[in-house]
Amino acid sequence: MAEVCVLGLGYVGLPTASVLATAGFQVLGVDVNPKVVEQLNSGKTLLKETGLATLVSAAHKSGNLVAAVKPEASDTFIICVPTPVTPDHGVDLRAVEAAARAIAAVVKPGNLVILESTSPVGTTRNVVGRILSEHGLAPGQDVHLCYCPERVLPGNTIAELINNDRIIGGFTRESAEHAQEIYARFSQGNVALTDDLTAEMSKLMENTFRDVNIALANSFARIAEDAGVNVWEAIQLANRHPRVQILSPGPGVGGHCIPVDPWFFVQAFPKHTELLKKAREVNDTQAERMLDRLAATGDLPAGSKLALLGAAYKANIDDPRESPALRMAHAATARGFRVSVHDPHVEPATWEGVPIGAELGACLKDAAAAVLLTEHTAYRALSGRVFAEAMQGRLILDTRNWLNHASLRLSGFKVLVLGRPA
Ligand code: SAJ
Repeated sequence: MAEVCVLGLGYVGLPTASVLATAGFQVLGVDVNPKVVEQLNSGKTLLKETGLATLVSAAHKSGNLVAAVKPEASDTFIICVPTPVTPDHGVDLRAVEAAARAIAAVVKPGNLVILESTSPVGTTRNVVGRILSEHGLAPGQDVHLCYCPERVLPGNTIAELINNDRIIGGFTRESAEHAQEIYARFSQGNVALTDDLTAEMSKLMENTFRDVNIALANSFARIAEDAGVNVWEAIQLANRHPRVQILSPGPGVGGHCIPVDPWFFVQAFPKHTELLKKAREVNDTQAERMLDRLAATGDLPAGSKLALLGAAYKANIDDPRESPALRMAHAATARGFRVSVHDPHVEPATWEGVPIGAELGACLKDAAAAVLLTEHTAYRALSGRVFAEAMQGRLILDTRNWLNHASLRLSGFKVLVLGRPA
C-alpha cells in the first residue's frame, strides 16, 4: 500500500512524487493521461525541467515510485492538478473536483488530504472538503485536510521544492501538524503553519504582487518613452534606494501562474480589485503597443514578414504556453503581417496555432523587422551581421534591452528598445 498518493504528474506533481520517493516514501503517482503513467513506469518523463529526468530515474530505480491512472488506498493524498482560467477569466476547478471525487472513493478515516494546486480562497474546504463530506468523511473529524501551495519557479523547480519555505494551511491545527511531518522529510526550508484560507490567500497574493509590479514597470516604460528617458537606467538608479526593488518591463507576462492567479481574486471580489484588473490590462496590451511602435516607423510595409525571437514565456526555458510571443504572433497576424517565430529551447511544433522553429536563419529570412521577446542567453551575443545577412528590412525592436545594439547599428539597423525613446 502507498504511503503517499500524488494526483497530477505535471511540472509540480511529478517532481513532488519523485522527491517523496527518493526520501523513502512509498509513492503512487496518478495521472489521467495513460502516456504519462507509462513513461513514469519506465523511469522517464517528457517534461523538460533542470534535473528532472535524473530525479525521476532515481525515484523509479528506488522502487518507491509507481504510477497508475487511478488512485488507490494510501495514508496521504496530494492533489497537484491544473486550475486554469476560462477565456472570460472565470475559474475552472473541474480537475480539482475530479481528483477529489477520485480519492473520496478510497480515502479512509485518519488519512490526510492535501491540495497544492493554486486555487481561489475557500477551495480546500468548500470544494475538496465538501466532496469528502458527501462521502461521509468530515474534514477535521474523520480526515485531515490541508492547503499547501506549491511555490517553485519553473526552470529551478527541484532546488526550490527542496529549499523554499513552505506554507501549510490546515483546516485544523492537527491537520497542519500532520502535513508538516510529510514535508519535513524532504523540505529544507522553514515551514509556517496557518489555516487553509490564509494559505490560499497568501499564494494568490504572491503572484498578484508580481503581476502588479511588472505592470508598474511597464507603465514606467511607457512614461519613459514619452518623456525621452531610458527606463532601464532609471530603474537601475531607483533600485539603489534601500527600500525600492522595481522589476523589469517587457512584452507582457506569460506562464500559467502570474497572468492567471489575479483573476481568482477579481472573479470573487470585483469591488476590491480595480488595481489588479488594471495591471492585467497593462501587461496584456504590451504586444499591441509594440506593434503600434513598429508601424509608426513607416518601415513595416503591409503584409511584410515579422521575425519574432523567443517563444518561451521567459528566459532559458522551453515552455511557450501563454507566452508574450504567441500573443504578439496572433496580434501581428490579425494586422495582416506574416509571422515567423524562433526559439532555441522550445520543441519545434505548432503551439496555440503558431508554428515555432529552431532555425534562426529561416526565421529571419526576408523579414522586414525582428522583435526580441525573450532574453535567452543564446540571443545575447548575436551580431548585427547575423540579422543583416538574412533579413530584408533593417528594423529591430528589443523588448528586453538584451541585444547588442552597437553591433546592430553598425550593420545599418534602426534599433527600437522598449522603455527607451526612439
Ligand atoms: N517578467 C517580467 N518582468 C520581470 C519578471 C518577470 O516581465 O521583472 C515576466 C517573465 O518574462 C514571464 C512572467 O513575468 O513572462 C512570469 O515569470 P516569473 O519568472 O516571474 O514567474 P513564473 O510564472 O515562472 O513562476 C511564478 C513564481 N511566482 C513568483 O515568483 C511570485 C513561482 O514562484 C510560482 O511557484 C509560480 O509562479 C506558480 O506556479 O505560481
